[in-house]
Amino acid sequence: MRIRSVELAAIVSRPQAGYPDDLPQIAIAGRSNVGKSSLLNTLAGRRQLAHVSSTPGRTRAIHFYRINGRLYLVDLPGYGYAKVAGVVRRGWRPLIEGYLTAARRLCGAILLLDARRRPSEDDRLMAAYLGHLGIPTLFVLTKIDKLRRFERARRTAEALAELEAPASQAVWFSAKTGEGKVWLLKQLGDLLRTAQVHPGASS
Ligand SMILES: Nc1nc2c(ncn2[C@@H]2O[C@H](COP(=O)(O)OP(=O)(O)OP(=O)(O)O)[C@@H](O)[C@H]2O)c(=O)[nH]1
Ligand SMILES: [Mg+2]
Repeated sequence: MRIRSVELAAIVSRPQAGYPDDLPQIAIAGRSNVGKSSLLNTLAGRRQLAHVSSTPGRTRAIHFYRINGRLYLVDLPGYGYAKVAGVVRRGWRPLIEGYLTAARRLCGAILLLDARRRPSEDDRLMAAYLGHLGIPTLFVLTKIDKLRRFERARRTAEALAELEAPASQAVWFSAKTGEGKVWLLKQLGDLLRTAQVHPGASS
């Protein structure tokens, strides 16, 4: 798949506030600051489409980006950043869960993990939750540019084992170098085709 056009179509900041459902969608999940917005910008080939910040907890609403007029990439608020005030921290859960359970046309998810770290409790919960909902999930180990070559395989194997994630659904990614972009775009295209062949499969 090649991204030719991107528009910010909707911003939803409260649970159950009317999600767009006119197109299939793929959610982008991960802890705060892991690089969700950066990934979106990299895929789209734009610098400042989605707001990237060094201040964690920046994306606090669900952002729906319409891609090629054919699908939405859905930038979910980041979870589990300890320094964000308690009320904001607890706010992510109903917002994310409300969306994931209500989204009739969700055909897949991208779960971002920091390649340098062990998965957090929240990462494990999110992976299990997506599995429980039966949402096909791609595991993206991002900021891979910060790891040395020889460290990559071992760290990745550990993280995927903890999440019980198949290596065939995982990729090394860097918003800085663009590594992993081609693979990820191909997988998104595949998810989209599956959704169009079986439109009711994800509801
Ligand atoms: N080196 C490197 N830095 C990255 C990469 N991806 C993101 N970053 C940096 O990580 C920080 C957070 O990136 P964001 O894309 O804003 O993260 P986010 O997941 O959208 O964060 P929230 O919206 O707060 O949940 C920024 O300083 C980015 O420049 C990457 O692949 N490599
Ligand atoms: Mg963000």
